[in-house]
Amino acid sequence: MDIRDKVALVGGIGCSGWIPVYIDVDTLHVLHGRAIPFASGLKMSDPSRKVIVFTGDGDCLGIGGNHFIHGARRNIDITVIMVHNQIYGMTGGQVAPTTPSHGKTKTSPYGNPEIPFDGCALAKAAGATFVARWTTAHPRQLSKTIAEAIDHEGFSFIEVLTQCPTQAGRVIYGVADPAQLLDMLKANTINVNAAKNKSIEELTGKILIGNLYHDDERLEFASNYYKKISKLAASC
Ligand SMILES: Cc1ncc(C[n+]2csc(CCOP(=O)(O)OP(=O)(O)O)c2C)c(N)n1
Repeated sequence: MDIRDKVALVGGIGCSGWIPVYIDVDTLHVLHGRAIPFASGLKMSDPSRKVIVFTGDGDCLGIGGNHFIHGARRNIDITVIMVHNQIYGMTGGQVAPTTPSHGKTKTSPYGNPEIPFDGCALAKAAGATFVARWTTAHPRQLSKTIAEAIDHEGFSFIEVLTQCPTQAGRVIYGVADPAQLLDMLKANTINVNAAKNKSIEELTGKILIGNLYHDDERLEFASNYYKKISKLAASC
């Protein structure tokens, strides 16, 4: 069987929503914030497919935030890869629900007065059964985790912290050099296993990366739904 019959990719709107368009498998490029409901419909209509969503932090946690929590709550077997650049990049650098507090953007010129969402904590609290965070400075670890997430039966969420030299780098950090931004991603993160032996002082200001949460026990939505339907049909 061709890989194209086993996989489908879904992208929302934003810079990262374009990722599926460059990959030669079945692809849906859908409305801003609506990648997860389209992916859920696709999964329900063909549960044999592995469905992978590419979404931005604004797409996933801003306009699409409600769909995100309900996808996680249902534990439907889709993999959501959220490319997190801390800003609305495609539209010119507006504040996002993930922009750091005090971060200056085009629409928060005096500093963001809000507290940002932690996408991984939100995913876990809502019911996701596989949660991980890496950065674009950790490509090998990220590839391995993506493969594990696709294999996982349930709602898997991977947050990928990424450089954005065009918008967030310039306006939030005053840095436009992609290599320097990658170095900052390395310096500002710590592996969850290494963090276990560190003091509070050593962990201050660090973002945890790695495979953060995994649960194989909870029922997956699509397979459970079809099991129930066939049981009911058999009893008619
Ligand atoms: C319904 C709707 N509202 C607003 C927009 C405008 N819009 C396009 S992309 C975008 C922000 C995308 O931000 P994010 O998801 O963080 O992706 P990035 O471009 O930063 O990768 C917005 C607000 C739209 N296309 N559709």
